[in-house]
Amino acid sequence: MKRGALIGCGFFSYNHLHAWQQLEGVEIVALCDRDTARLAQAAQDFGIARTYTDAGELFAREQLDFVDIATTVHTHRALVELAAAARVPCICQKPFAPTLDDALAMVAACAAASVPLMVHENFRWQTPVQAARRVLDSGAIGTPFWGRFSFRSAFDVYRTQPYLAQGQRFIIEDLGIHVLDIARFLLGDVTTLNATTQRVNPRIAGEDVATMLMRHASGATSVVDCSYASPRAEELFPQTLLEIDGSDGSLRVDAGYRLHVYSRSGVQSTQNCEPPLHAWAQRPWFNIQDSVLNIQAHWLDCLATGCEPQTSGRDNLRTLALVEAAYRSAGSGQQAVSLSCD
Ligand code: NAD
Ligand code: 89Y
Repeated sequence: MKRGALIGCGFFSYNHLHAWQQLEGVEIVALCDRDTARLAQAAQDFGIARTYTDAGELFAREQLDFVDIATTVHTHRALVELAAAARVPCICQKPFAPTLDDALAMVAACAAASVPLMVHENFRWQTPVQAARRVLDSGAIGTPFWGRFSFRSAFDVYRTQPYLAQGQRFIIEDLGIHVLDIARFLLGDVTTLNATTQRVNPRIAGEDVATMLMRHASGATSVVDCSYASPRAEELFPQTLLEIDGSDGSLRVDAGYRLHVYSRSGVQSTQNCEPPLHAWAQRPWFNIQDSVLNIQAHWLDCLATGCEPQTSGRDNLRTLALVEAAYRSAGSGQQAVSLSCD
């Protein structure tokens, strides 16, 4: 039985805690939050007796196989460095870091301590994204040359995550980061990126619309477009729609979790990729919630086998570099930013 602790008992942590409860061979033995009311509520809701308001004390007193950090971005570096100092394998929520320097420091600290570090970058673990990956791997559409990864919504994310309305950076750092990671997962690393950003909602501080054009090392071109200012007849939150064209066919993940694969002669197959609605999950979040379960299961596999997690800290530096490049390009009047794939 793996013994874990969770730091940060806020809005999203309930998904982590439910998923840990559902998974075999793991137990969350301790919780930590600076906010005593949130800490007590989560301890009661999940029946976890050992609680801490100070992460240093948690590491000093508990024997842990891993720690799951579910706090917001500005707290990550200090907490990951504490975990590394205590030699405790570590999961850190996205966005991994507010700067690439912080991200590099966390990766270096965990490498020096020889502890695994995984960024909780869960969107690539969503059922339709995994299904699209399998189609590409099967060769059914040949070599991909073009993609579009699109997330357009008017869902009120500010109600449960009020901090999203307050930062100078919003949609690329919070949501675009996931969609950029999906683009990397499906089409590979990126060599150049151009971006534009817009702020449509006057009540928030950051950008709520972003459009990014990328060239991949494979030669493919893709567009990542994200908006929280786009009402439509059917609200699709939190679905990412996918379009990939290849030398021998194309695939589409449309609204409602439908995956279509086309060949030159027409529709080849349609799959229902709707994720399971776990007992603890709710619509419309269930797609994200299922991907939390999947990434946490992947972490347990990695702990058992010693394999590097797919979205290790090291890997996530590349997704974070796309976020930085997008802000740089948008801030410089849409100039192309080159990225190193070394
Ligand atoms: P939140 O503000 O509701 O909760 C964060 C909690 O962390 C708070 O209770 C706070 O008191 C606690 N905390 C902060 N610093 C701490 C410290 N040093 N020690 C102990 N406790 C500390 O935030 P949230 O909405 O739950 O979001 C948390 C993270 O999850 C964010 O980075 C967000 O981007 C991410 N998130 C990810 C997904 C996803 O699909 N991967 C979805 C939503 C949110
Ligand atoms: O914080 C975001 C995330 O990671 O997924 C959706 C979200 O909750 C709001 O954009």
